[in-house]
Amino acid sequence: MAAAALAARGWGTGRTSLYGITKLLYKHKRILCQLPCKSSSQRRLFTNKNMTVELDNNTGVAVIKMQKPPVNSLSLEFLTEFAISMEKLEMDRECRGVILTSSIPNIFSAGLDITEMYGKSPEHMGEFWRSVQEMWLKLYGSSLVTIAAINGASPAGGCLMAMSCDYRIMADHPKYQIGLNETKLGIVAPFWFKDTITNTIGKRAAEHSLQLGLLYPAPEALRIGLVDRLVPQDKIMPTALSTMSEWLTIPDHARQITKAMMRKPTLDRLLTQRESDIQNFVNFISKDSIQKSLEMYMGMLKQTKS
Ligand code: CO8
Repeated sequence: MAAAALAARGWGTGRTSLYGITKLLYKHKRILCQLPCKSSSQRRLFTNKNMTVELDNNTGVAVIKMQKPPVNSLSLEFLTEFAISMEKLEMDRECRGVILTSSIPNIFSAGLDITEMYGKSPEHMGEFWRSVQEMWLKLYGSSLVTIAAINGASPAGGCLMAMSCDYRIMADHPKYQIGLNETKLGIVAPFWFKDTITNTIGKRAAEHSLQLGLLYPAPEALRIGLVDRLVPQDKIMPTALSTMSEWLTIPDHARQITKAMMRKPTLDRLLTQRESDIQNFVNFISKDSIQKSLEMYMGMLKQTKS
């Protein structure tokens, strides 16, 4: 009941500017600092269990570093923390942009935590899926400039997070891959994953990519437009910061209205079908055949390791 408990405390609920265009355009920024928070005149650090959030008051740029070993898998707890962090930044007068990256070497995010979808009760799976939706609604619908600094592998839900940002910079490393590989697990990316990739790389490439569950090495991801720029690993953060500075030269209101115009129809599709999407997920993932596929996939991950 993590999400419900947080909602009861006023976190993660409808005060943000993220979903409605009106709210998006006329956001009321307030500083929320309800988690342990160190402050200095220039930088504020919000420390959470699964990520750190550092906001530079001078530049208005926050950096979210995911740090959930071993692979930044997106668990219910992680997703709840992420949604709270995004909401806090969205409401913060000082914040204009967010860079999303990882502090785990070679991993951006391994996507949804498979253990949250295997052998759990329908109630738990429903709550988990709501938190996945919430993460996407907050990130895809953010009025802030959002840049993904992809410094490692980024399959499935990790790719969704990156695609939900405004711009993607990926480390040019032979081992890093990105893509929506759901079909390889015997599961199906839901319509809003499909919409997000279609909006990013176009319909034909998205169809090809989704059917085959393709994971792209960095140069191929750049070629199809799944990422916007490749840089050497050690240039990821400097490039993300300089790209952010360029984006922040655009007046916020004009950029935000444009972003809302582009993204609102996609966000609205999920908002109007949120409950049925949760029900579909629970029905699908609870099937014996799907549970079996997940079990086999988890076994394969362990075998690959040994
Ligand atoms: N969830 C939970 N645990 C994971 C995950 C995950 N997604 N990925 C890896 N792990 C675990 C491994 O089992 C392993 O556990 P243990 O240490 O207990 O053996 C540990 O993390 C480390 O994993 P690796 O040894 O594989 O680490 P590597 O550094 O060698 O590789 C990778 C990292 C490349 C990220 C690799 O782990 C990998 O490919 N992971 C699987 C990624 C994946 O396929 N994710 C898909 C998740 S599904 C999703 O995001 C969208 C679902 C949409 C829902 C649709 C429903 C209808």
